[in-house]
Amino acid sequence: MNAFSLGVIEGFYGRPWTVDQRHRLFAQMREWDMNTYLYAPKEDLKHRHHWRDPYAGLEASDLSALIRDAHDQGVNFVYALAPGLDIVHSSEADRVALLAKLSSVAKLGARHFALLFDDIPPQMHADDMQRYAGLGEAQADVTNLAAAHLEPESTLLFCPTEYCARRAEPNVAQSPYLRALGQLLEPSIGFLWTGPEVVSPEISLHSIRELAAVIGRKPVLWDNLHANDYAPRRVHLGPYDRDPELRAEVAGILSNPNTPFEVNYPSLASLADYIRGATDWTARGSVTRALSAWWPLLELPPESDVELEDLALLADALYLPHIFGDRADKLAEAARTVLKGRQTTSDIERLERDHTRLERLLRGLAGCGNRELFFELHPYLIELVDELGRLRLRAGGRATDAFEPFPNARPGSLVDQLRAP
Ligand code: GDL
Repeated sequence: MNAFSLGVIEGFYGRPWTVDQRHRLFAQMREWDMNTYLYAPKEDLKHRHHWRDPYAGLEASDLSALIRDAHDQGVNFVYALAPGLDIVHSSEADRVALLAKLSSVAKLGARHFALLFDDIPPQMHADDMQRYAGLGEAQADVTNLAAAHLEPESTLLFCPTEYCARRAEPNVAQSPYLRALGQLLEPSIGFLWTGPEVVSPEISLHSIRELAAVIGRKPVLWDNLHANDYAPRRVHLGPYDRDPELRAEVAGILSNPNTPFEVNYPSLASLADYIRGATDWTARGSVTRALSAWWPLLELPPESDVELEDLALLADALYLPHIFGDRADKLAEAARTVLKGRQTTSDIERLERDHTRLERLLRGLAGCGNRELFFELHPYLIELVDELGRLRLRAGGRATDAFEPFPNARPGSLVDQLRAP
């Protein structure tokens, strides 16, 4: 793909999105000027565990309709196959199976493909050891084979096994694996990369330049910033927050977001905003714009008294994996004073006000047009509401054993912060 690839990866563990959600996503992507959707749900068996099996029946017709719809919306549907769990790269049978599978999906209309080798055992099959110097050589061989097999207008992306600096052995600059791929992979093949970490709080320009020098091309960022499959007791409503200069260092940015589909509007709208690249862009400004754009789509009941600020508070509470938003930081600070018995009037007022906001939001969302969104947010929202209720009682000197927090708080959530003395 020559143009900058911007869009979404459905590449997480957990329940894949529904066909209807994907159709809605493509329409939304058109509005956001996003051009790439990468289909890679780990729990589509025919994508990964049973990668050799062709799609048939309803699965095939759904896939075909999705590919057509994406195309109509100006979105490249990239079909990803993840053969790495058990492929023997040197086996003629597996090479034939790989090409046959790609052809079968091409028959359904796909023109853009990816081969993914993430999250697989790093050891090679004994037969492969006879033929290849290492895993990089083996993967480059089958990936180049796939590239040569595809139609001339097709494109191919590749996800390595060392897909972030943390996984590079011994490191990015010296990894024989990455070096082999840089040398052997056809130059037209795109290279996916998640940054220094699987979920990278920051991605420095230097780290990307270092990688690009090894792999001989700019990577396409597979960004797990908003993913929550590794911590399903969290969900991320914060902004796409990266150095604006990163845009020029990569060949694309694809977000692999929260597994629950409906909560992803703010993160994806904010990614689109980041790419538009206004000179006064800030992450916080972009999430504020995203929430305002989301607001009318929530179809809150007309009689509801919910305010946009209530939603902003929730977004700050759920924000990003490594940070909370400002409102949540202030709330956690007020909670700490209560837990230490040193609360001031303004701490109590903050607790009361924010508790009221979240209760109001909970009631409003219960009546919103999108039931799925309500159920996706409900566990997080109810837990915050309950915890703030307990803190208010405590602040008023009314805590009893009956109001002790229930023990299974969401690890790393704002509720944990509210409990930390
Ligand atoms: C991963 C997986 C991805 C998962 C993500 C976050 C890549 C390349 N692969 O390692 O499927 O959603 O972590 O848990 O990121």
